Amino acid sequence: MAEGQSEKSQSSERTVPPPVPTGPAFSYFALDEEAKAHGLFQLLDEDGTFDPANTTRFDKTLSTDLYRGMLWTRLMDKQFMALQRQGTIGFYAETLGQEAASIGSAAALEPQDWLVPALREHGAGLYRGMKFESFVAQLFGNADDVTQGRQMPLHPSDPATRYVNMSSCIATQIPHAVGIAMGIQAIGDGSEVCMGFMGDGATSEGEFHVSMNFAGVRKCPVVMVCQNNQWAISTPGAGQTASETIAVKGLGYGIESLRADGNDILAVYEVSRYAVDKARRGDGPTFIELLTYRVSAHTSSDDPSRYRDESVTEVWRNQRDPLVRMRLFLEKNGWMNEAEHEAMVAQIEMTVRETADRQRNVDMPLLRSIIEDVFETTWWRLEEQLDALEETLSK
Ligand SMILES: Cc1ncc(C[n+]2csc(CCOP(=O)(O)OP(=O)(O)O)c2C)c(N)n1
Ligand SMILES: [Mg+2]
Repeated sequence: MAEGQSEKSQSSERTVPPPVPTGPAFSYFALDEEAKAHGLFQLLDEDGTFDPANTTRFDKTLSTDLYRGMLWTRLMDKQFMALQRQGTIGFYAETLGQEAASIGSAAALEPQDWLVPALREHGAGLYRGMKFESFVAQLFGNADDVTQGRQMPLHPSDPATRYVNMSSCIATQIPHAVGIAMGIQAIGDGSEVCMGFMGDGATSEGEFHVSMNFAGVRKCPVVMVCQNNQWAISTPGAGQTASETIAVKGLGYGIESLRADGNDILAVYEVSRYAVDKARRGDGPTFIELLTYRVSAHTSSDDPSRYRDESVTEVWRNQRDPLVRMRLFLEKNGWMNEAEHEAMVAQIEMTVRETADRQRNVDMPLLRSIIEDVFETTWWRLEEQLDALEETLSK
């Protein structure tokens, strides 16, 4: 079996305990700490079959919203990746295959909560109300971009929905999330929670361990979500850690650690909701590992065929697609038919296309803003530098 094919191959020669069998209602949450961190919580199997004994949450509205969030992410990623290939956008990264992990976790947050993203949470930000026009402006780095073109594309931020601007340095997002949660503890009114994202690779960085320690000691209202997509660019899971699961790393810090099927959006939502509710009650942090797979390249700058067996990727693409699984669930419940699905696809594709067409024609930020956004008043030396810069660019 090639690397990355499954949970088993990720840990190579080591023995991984089998997934937790489904049982009486909410059985997973009643397990002891070790069993939760080694298990794999699932509500929806690959045929879209669902055991209602394990939850009471999923009605038509929530289920359809979750599906639309995933579909939006997938369809916009496709169009923006095409624009990147045409040279219109400088950089892009798809969430392909990980839509359930990204959307399902963030969907458990309330509007007053904070989201500290890693690389593949832009769809989650939009799900929570980030304005699409603003997101697309950031991709182009134009005058409508809140960061005025001073971040790489796909590094959006949105103060209104508390979507924190992403730091590109791997694992720095974790101390940011724990720091915000400590701030909530210090000066908040007790109603807010912070959710911070990371990849499997990030758990090998020092920042992860320092932050987990602070979160455990301070018992702050943070939910740390690790999308274990089994690759950190070209480093496979087995090359990343000797730990049997990523989730067990949380136990050493005294943090309850859950592990769920990251391609099952209902399971992802359920564990996230459990953790978010717990944090809001003041019952401390939770670490969540979501087992999934990076079906896409790492980013537009990467070619995975140079370092991994893409026949494995095809298994995840064709047999474990989180969107197919959820669509089957919606169809089985009579909540979405073929025509309704087509209409949803058409509406999203049109919105993405029209917004991209609009934003690509917006002017670039004023050059002067480089200085004026930093200094309250300018003086002759800065003006001289600006003149020199304008002259160089005009050539
Ligand atoms: C501190 C640091 N080291 C290296 C990099 C280059 N880099 C960008 S993404 C990445 C891999 C991240 O893997 P993972 O944490 O698993 O996240 P994924 O993209 O797979 O979700 C690396 C090494 C970086 N951005 N920051
Ligand atoms: Mg990864």
